[in-house]
Amino acid sequence: MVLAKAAVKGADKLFDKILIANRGEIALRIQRACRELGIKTVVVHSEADHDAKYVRLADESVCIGPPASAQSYLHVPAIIAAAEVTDAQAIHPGYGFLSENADFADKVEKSGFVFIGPRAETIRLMGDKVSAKAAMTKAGVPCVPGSDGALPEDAKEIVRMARAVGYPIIVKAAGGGGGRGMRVVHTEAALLPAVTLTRGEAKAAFGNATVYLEKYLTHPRHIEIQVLADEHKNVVHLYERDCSMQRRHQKIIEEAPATGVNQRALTRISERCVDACKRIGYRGAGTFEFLYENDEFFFIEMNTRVQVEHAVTEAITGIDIVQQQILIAAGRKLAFRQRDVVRRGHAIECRINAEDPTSFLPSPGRITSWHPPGGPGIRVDSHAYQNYFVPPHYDSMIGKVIACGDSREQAIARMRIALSEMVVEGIRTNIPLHQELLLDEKFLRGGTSIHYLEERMAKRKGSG
Ligand code: MV4
Repeated sequence: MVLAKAAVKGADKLFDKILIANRGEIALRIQRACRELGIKTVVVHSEADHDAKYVRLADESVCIGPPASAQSYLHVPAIIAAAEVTDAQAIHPGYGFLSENADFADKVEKSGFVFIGPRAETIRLMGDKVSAKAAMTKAGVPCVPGSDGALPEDAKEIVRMARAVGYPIIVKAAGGGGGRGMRVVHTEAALLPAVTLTRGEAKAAFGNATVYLEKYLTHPRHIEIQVLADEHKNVVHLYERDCSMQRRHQKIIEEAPATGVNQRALTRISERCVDACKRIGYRGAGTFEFLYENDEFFFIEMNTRVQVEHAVTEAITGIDIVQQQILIAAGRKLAFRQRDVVRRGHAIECRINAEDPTSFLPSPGRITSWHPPGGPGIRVDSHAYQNYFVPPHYDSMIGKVIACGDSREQAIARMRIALSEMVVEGIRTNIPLHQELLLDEKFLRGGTSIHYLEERMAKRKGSG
């Protein structure tokens, strides 16, 4: 039988065994954190991931279904059953898949396991972008000006609200996020058709036709704040990350700290985030996403999971975020305060994707040659190996290279060397794209907006 959460906490001991409900590099990352804490691991996997390295390295593994995510990594009853038969006490959801599914978190807890993440109601609050913004506004976190809630049915009222905000505006689905379900509107003539279209898409995609509007910021940067909160009202922030280098809402390079950001604004916004966590009783690791434009921060969303880019924050703070997630879930108090969180140097992460560097089309298949880089300040998080078959069923990310140094320049120089050493054959990767960006004048200057990469690609296409 499964230990009740109270028993684990009462004994003030960590878990004996954690089930990892994810795949790829993050499954390996979570496994390493468990091992360091002396916790046994169970990995659930699909038929496509049977030969994965982290499946062999785990203490136990359970095949939960066919390759399609819906029948494996998203199949809640199979995952719960795997936790039951293996006597796991807690479930780590990683990122993507079920990590921000409040019903899953609920089910995990109601089945007697610990969900390594926030309370289900917190996930639900943040999953609905209208309620997330309302909670943040109330907690003193500045949001993008807009409708302050769901749009009404009445057309005249919508037109009036948009006028008050001023064009351009953006219509967003409450159930969306991460770039899904949104539409930019430049003129009043385009407003109502855009609202109708976005409502329809939102209803179909998220089962929720609620939409809201915001002032559209034309050239913002994407800057996020990492937080850790325990169950005893202790909250710290681990500073910011700049994730502006992206294409179609897929980040490709992330770094910490952010270059050229107003330091006072940054300090103030980080304190607001910590305060908001206290007010809403946040638990675990979390990320506040902001748009940053003209020296101002505007909250857009909160992620209630560990993120792909957590490693750049680990590199500059020395804090193991995944380990902290586990300690917090076991009921431990944070062992450090804000003043103990010191950051040092600069870190940058390149996501290595199995895709064509120019067309961005996925490039699954067998890796015939794999030589990861090394050396001072280099970390490689990857589940890949020589002869590994990259399955076509999932995200194309096959690993991350993280470079850190005393300065941004040193981190970039080390990353260039690392990527020049790296050999991946048999599939195509985006390494050439990274190499190009690491020589790009505007990137080297720092502070490019969320549109920089797409604009650069468009120009290259036009001139080539
Ligand atoms: C915005 C915006 C401009 N103004 N909201 C896209 C993903 C989702 N997290 C929010 N997104 C945006 N919201 C206002 N009011 C521009 C984006 C946006 C974006 C944001 C972050 C990272 C990449 C992006 C790419 C395109 C648009």
